[in-house]
Amino acid sequence: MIRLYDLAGADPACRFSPYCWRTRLALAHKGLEHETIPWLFTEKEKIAFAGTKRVPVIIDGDHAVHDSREIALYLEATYPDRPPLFGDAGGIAPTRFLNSWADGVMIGAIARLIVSDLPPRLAEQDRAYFRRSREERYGTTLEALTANREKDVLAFRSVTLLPLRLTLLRQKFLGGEAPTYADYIVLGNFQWPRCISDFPLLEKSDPIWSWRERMLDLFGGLARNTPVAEAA
Ligand SMILES: N[C@@H](CCC(=O)N[C@@H](CS)C(=O)NCC(=O)O)C(=O)O
Repeated sequence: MIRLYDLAGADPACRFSPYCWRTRLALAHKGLEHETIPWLFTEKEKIAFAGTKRVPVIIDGDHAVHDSREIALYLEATYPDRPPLFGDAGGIAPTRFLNSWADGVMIGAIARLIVSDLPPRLAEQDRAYFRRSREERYGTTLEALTANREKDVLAFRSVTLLPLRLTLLRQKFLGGEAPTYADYIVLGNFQWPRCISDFPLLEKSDPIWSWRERMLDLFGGLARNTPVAEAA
């Protein structure tokens, strides 16, 4: 069975990493049995064997793979008889653009809305590390970063998410009629705030909300049935 190192919070059942969610959904799409191993930010030694300091890391037999995109490519190449993750042949290359947008634009915008809600959700031993490393990365305190979130969320909805909305107004999933890895990338990003913050990112009237509902229903409610902080 494939094993996945999965970032966990103070509640070990709270799994909030956007990148680990991409991998969990990719494994479910391929119908591959797997178990998750809860991992904390400060447990670097536990994944050192894979040559990385970040999760997701998977172990498949004697093979370790890290980085969510590399894992998706590995699963696609190793299990070609399972449902294709990237849709038709030729889907891999344009999904790189979506991956870059999701990592480079969407994650940063979400951080400005919710990152200050994270520390209380983290395991005690991770809190100081998380604050120090993120404040270094962003060049300001977590609280200053989200200070204007009531206003910033309006731009997030109307500008950042616009390409997503325009796409989902015309098709059911980013993959077309059925979800592909493109959908798992973006759902993974939405799982991050959903698991650790009650600050409302999406309006229920937004077509992105309806898409997210469809995504949460997949695989027997895999992404829905997880501890969340989002208000009902
Ligand atoms: N490009 C990597 C990013 C992975 C990543 O940043 N993971 C975070 C958790 S969401 C992590 O492990 N961070 C460790 C740290 O900040 O020390 C991927 O796609 O897998």
